[in-house]
Amino acid sequence: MLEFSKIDYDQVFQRYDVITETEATIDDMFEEYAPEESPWRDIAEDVVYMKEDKCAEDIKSALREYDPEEVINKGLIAGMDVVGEAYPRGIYYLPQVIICADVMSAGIELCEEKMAETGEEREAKGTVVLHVAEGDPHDIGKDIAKAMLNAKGYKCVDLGRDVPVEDVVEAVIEEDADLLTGTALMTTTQTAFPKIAKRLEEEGVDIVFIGAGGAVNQAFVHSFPLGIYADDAADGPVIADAIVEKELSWEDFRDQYDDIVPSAA
Ligand code: B12
Repeated sequence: MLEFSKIDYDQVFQRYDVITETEATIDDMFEEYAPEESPWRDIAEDVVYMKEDKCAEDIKSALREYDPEEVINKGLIAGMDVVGEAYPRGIYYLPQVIICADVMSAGIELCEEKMAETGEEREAKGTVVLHVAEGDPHDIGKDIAKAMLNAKGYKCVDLGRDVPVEDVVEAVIEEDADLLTGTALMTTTQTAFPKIAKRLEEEGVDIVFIGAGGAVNQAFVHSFPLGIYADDAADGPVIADAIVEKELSWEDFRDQYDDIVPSAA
C-alpha cells in the first residue's frame, strides 16, 4: 500500500519550480560553473552578463590566437552552460535566457565567418540538411553543429527551427542530401523524429538521420530506422565523414557506433 504521509512536498514543489531551489545569485553560479582560464572566462562572462559588444571584441581577439571551434566550445558554450544552470534554479528567467542566447548566437556568427574564410575554396564534401524539430525554438546547438560541418567542408542547407515534418522530407529529396540532422530540446517535440524517419522510408530515401539535442538520447534515436545519435556538435563532422567517405549505411553505422563517435567513448 502506498504511504503518502511521508512525502516531502517541499521537494516536489522544488522539482517543479513552484518554489526555487536556491538563494544563490548569478554571481554564485558564475563562480561555480564558469571556466577559470583566460580568455574563456571573459567570453563566458560576456554571455552570462549579456555584454554583446564586449563579447564581439573578446571573440575577435580570441580568434587571432585560437581555433573558432575552441572559441565556441570553451568560451561561448561554457557561458551558456552557466545560464543553463541559473535558469532551472529561478535565478534567470526567460527574458534573460533569450538575451544570453542572442549574445551567444552573435558570437557563433563571428566564429562561423572565420571558419568560412578557411573553408571557402574547398569543394563541398557532401550536402547536409539541418533542422530543429517542429514546435521547437531551441536552435543554438543546431547552429553550432552547422558551423562545425561548414568548417569541415560540408554544404549546409539550414531549414531553421520549428520545421514541419513534410518540409524536412521535401528538402532531403530536393537537395539529394547525404545526411539529415535534427535537433530537439523538448520532450514534446522529439516525437517528430520517428515521423520523419517513417516518411523518408515511405519515399524510399535511405539516408542517415542524426538525432540530437538535450531532449533525446541514444536509446531513443536508435529506436527508429535511419536514426544515429549525436551528443555533441563536434560529433557532426566525424559522423558525416564516416558516411560520405566510407559510404556506411545507418545499420552499419550503428554496429560501429562506439568506435566512430568520439562522445561515445
Ligand atoms: C536557451 C533556452 C531557451 C531559449 C532558446 C533560444 C534559442 N535560440 O535556442 C528560449 C528562451 C527561446 C527558450 C524557450 C523555451 N524553453 Co528553453 N531552454 C533554454 C536552455 C536554458 C538552454 C538550451 C541550449 O541552448 N543549450 C545549449 C545548446 C548548445 O545545447 P543543445 O542544443 O542540446 O546542443 C548540444 C547537443 O545537443 C548537440 N547538438 C544539438 N544539435 C545538434 C545537431 C547536430 C548535427 C549534432 C552533431 C549535434 C547537435 O551539440 C550541442 C553541444 O555541442 C535550456 C535549459 C538547459 N539547461 O538545457 C531550456 C530548455 C530546453 N527549455 C525548456 C522549455 C520548457 C522552454 C519553453 C517551453 C519555456 C516556456 N515555458 O515558454 C520555451 C519554448 C516555447 C516555444 N515552444 O516556443 C525546457 C525543455 C524541457 C523539456 N525537456 O521538454 C529546458 C530543458 C529548460 C528546463 N529545465 O525546463 N529556451
